[in-house]
Amino acid sequence: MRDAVAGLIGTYDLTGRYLDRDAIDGLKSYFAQGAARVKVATLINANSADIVKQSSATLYEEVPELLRPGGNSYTTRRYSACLRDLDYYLRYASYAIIAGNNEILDERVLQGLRETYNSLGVPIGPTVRGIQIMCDTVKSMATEAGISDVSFIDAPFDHMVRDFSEVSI
Ligand code: CYC
Repeated sequence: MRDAVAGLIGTYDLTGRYLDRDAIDGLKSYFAQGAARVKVATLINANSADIVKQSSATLYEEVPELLRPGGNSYTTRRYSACLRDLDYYLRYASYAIIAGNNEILDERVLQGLRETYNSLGVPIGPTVRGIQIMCDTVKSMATEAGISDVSFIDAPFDHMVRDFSEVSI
């Protein structure tokens, strides 16, 4: 698992280069966002159950057939598996927000996940929607908490969405 600093140093070390202006700009922006990143992780930590609950409620309002017989969240076992999955996405997103790097998502969450979902018939579209709703929820909480630029929150959620949406060739 890498963070923004280790990731950057790794890239420059590979080619034996000193940190140039691009690298320094990247580092400066990461350090400048440090306090905001910690604040967002704290917000997520304190409100994780609410974020998952609210986001799943919105998802089920948008896609009510998930909860009906034949839907992938039908039966309490699958319903709780879905809430648990949303909680995984949220928790790992909070790690990636602190790290400023998405590598942990590839390593711990996404590897082989699409295949698992496909073999169990878990629908990708609504899963992606659930991740997007959680992202919006976290961003509005952060805005309410007085963080002016919340755009860095998108990165881990977008990364998961992009991975799910990739078409295998
Ligand atoms: C199942 N979700 C699973 C399974 C895995 C994960 C491995 C199969 C095993 C199990 O049931 O526990 C996901 N496991 C993970 C992830 C990690 C991990 C991400 C990384 C930490 O270790 N169904 C829906 C919604 C969606 C959903 C759209 C929620 C957003 O209708 C999720 N995932 C869902 C459901 C199952 C599942 C319902 C159970 C499917 C089944 O057994 O039929």
